[in-house]
Amino acid sequence: MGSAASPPRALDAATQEDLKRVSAHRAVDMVESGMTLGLGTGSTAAHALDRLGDLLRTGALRAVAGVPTSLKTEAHAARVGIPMLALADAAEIHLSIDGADEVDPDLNLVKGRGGSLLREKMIEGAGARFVVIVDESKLVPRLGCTGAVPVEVVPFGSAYTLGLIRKVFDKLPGFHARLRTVKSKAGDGQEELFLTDNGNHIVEMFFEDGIHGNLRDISDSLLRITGVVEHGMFLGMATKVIVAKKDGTVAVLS
Ligand code: ABF
Repeated sequence: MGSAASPPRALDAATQEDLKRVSAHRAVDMVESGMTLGLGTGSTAAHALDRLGDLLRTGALRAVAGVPTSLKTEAHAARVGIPMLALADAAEIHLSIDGADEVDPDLNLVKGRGGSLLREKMIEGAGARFVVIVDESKLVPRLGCTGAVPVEVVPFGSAYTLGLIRKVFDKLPGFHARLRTVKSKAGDGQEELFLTDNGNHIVEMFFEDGIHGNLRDISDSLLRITGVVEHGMFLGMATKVIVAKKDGTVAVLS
């Protein structure tokens, strides 16, 4: 047991996976037969997909359809037997269930470090209720504390758009930004620009100690920059946040 002065310990991977599962299952408890769901992306949302698949297979849930927030989720949902609909064909999305990278005390979120922020924002914004599933490591005092705030930009002139973003936000303390890269698929050790499911690039914005400015203002400024498609701050969108904690309790924040 650490003393009161010890820094918070990161959760070990196995514990964190268990907590993700607990939180995901709690959200799936809210699903009723006949619902159309927004199906999230990421390792926490994957537990919800597995659970939904199990409940559909045993007949505990019937006539549920999902609108997937990424190609990866679409493939996973197909594997576990969740019927799917395109966003344009869903008359109504009753409930969306998805993970998050960060949750602040007002339940604002950073999402999209997995690269699926645009489809997530479209689908989760279209739904009646959006339930966020996290383990306690995702709770932060301010957005931008633990990593990048991703911004999806059109690939045409994305380095130019990056320059515009830098110009607008350079005065914020500890700000820097870069285009997200990944190891090249050619396996030659080179880096290449990350491509979203929509064929766009991602600018990653970093803030040394999280965002101290007004989140709505930052959102508005970003969305005014030509070339920016959407950003990963989900402000006022979460209906509930289910937080699984390592002491075995689950908090439902709303
Ligand atoms: C998606 O998955 C996100 O928007 C977020 O980037 C990520 C969270 O992933 P995980 O559940 O694997 O931590 O929902």
